[in-house]
Amino acid sequence: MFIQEEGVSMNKRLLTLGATALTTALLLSGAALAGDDKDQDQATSEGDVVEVEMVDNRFKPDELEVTVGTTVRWVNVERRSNHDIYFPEEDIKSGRLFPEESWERTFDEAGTYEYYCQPHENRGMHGVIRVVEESDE
Ligand SMILES: [Cu+2]
Repeated sequence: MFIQEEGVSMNKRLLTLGATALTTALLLSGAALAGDDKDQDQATSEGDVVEVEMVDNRFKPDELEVTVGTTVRWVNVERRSNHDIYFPEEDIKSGRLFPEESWERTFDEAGTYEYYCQPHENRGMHGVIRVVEESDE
């Protein structure tokens, strides 16, 4: 009887250890994926065109880092919804974009450019483009 109970608690401890190891593995793979995304974002150079999709009432990716001279193209890939792109600090706007329509802007100066979709501003449809100088590496 006593031995049996000890066996049960031992199994419980092994289960706990297993769960901890699994959680750690998931966290590590999540971090690796996030790192890959960042590398992709930075792999732009002058003259490149980088696409941002408008889908499910959000910008994807909603944060993007590009180098000076890069053109960003917003593409509406919704089935029905229309969106726009509005940069409040500069009062630059795309006008309404219906499904399959797109709009481009070339960034010639380094800086942080925050924007949002005017019809869905209150629903969190925001994005930011970080424009950085091209490194000499
Ligand atoms: Cu929108």
